Amino acid sequence: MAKRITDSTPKQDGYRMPAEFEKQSGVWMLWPERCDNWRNGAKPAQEAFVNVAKAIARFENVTVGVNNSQYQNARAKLPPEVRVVEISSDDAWVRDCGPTFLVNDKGGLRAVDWTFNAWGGLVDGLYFPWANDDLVAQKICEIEGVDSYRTEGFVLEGGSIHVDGEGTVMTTEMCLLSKGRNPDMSKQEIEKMLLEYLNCEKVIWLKDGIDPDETNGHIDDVACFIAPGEVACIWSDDPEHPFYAEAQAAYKALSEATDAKGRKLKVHKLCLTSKPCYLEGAETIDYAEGSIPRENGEVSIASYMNFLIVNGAVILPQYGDENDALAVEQVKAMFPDREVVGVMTREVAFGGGNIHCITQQQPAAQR
Ligand code: KQY
Repeated sequence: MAKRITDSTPKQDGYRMPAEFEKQSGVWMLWPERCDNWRNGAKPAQEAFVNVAKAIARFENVTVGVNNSQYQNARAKLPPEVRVVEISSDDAWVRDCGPTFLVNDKGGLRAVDWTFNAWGGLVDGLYFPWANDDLVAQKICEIEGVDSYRTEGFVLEGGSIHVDGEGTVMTTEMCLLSKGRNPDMSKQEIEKMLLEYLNCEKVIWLKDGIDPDETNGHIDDVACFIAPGEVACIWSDDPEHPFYAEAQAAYKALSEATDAKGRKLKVHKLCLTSKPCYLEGAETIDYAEGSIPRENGEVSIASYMNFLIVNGAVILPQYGDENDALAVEQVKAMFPDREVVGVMTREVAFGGGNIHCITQQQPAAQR
């Protein structure tokens, strides 16, 4: 049985969260099926998830967790090289409810199992209940035989943090200081939890994300580390763009920031879509009490920043927007040694996230 560690922290035990650009052993996903979140009975979303899984599987192992009711369908739709295992979940956002894997320098692998409350619990969470999601990290750790640190009562989602693997974590105040997560903790207490459980020395706080109503501003739509001392950040010079103010503010803050090693960050600009992605077909999404209703014409968050770095490649969202090709070029320039694979994921944006949100990388344990 994989152990649940509650009497020490990763920092005390010499474990750290590695950067996404470090070597990985595989990627986890969950299978979408919620008809009150996904359009058309989740069938278009399932197709998009299959395409993301196939793109990643060209480079590394992929495992998809699926509810019992959809096991046969997921197994039939996913290619044989993708492992399919039965894991109950409430939706399909493994970045947020899955484990945050940790490594040490002796080849050890552990994880943090944060408390998950559907992005804000009963204050402003997106659905109720979320008990299956909150068990996903433990189940993945059990399957992999990985001991985990459970932060009982401390709420955090994987999409709200990015690390450089060298002591720096980046996040947003909008999310981590939101009322629905850890309202009784001060900013300093929250910062201490991040430093202990990710084994970091410095937190770079950005003020706002771009999706206040969905995740309360996850960092993974705004910025990420692409190499030690280097970050990518969303950018627009069009004052009419809905995310102009947030992009400008994030770019300025990162340009002025230093990391845990005292390096001034090199900031790479990544474009936004030329036009917002407006939800269509909302009438095919079921109504359900406890879930946030969706309406045609509302802005779906479509950020190119929500890419996933894997061994030898970057899996990049494409939206059918005129800036799709520019985003590919910009990401290629950031990662000259990796292939950039675009996948059409407008359907995932309609559900509230994108490739980074629906994946969770498992690092390679290395000496
Ligand atoms: O990490 C994310 N972007 C998840 C958003 C959840 C949306 C649920 N409708």
